[in-house]
Amino acid sequence: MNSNRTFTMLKPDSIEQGYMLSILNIIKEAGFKIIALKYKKMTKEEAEQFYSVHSDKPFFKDLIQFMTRGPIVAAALEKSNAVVDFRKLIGSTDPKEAKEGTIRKRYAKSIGENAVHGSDSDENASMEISFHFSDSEIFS
Ligand code: IDP
Ligand code: MG
Repeated sequence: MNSNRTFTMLKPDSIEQGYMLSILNIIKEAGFKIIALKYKKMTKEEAEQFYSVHSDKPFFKDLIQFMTRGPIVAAALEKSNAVVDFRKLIGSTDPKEAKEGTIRKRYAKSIGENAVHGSDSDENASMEISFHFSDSEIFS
């Protein structure tokens, strides 16, 4: 139903290094409309819930520590084919494998601290947008 929407977070490493506006500009220039935006620090509980699908992974503890060590920018984005096109724009999870011109190739330091999140399916995009935003915070 929401195939024109996706969800992103600029992760703490991006914010710490001053990349917030540069990355938001790349997202805008790629044709995504920002329909919701929030600058916040996630609690440990929020991060654990958001990444619960990874709770069994060996990197889970580090991931939660990383994602809660400083503020993030959360955004809901609108564009045709949003989920697939945004995953293309950010590139592979591991920046070493990310293609030239992708956000992770340009800004990510490692597979863990990889600059941005992007939803991996329409269903998850919808869940992730609802996780961070109420209906009254979305301006489509
Ligand atoms: P994705 O963000 O590209 O969808 P996922 O496999 O969903 O990648 O993993 C979620 C996040 O967990 C990654 O973006 C990264 O921050 C972290 N992560 C994934 N794999 C590893 C790993 O092998 N080592 C450390 N951190 C990882
Ligand atoms: Mg993922």
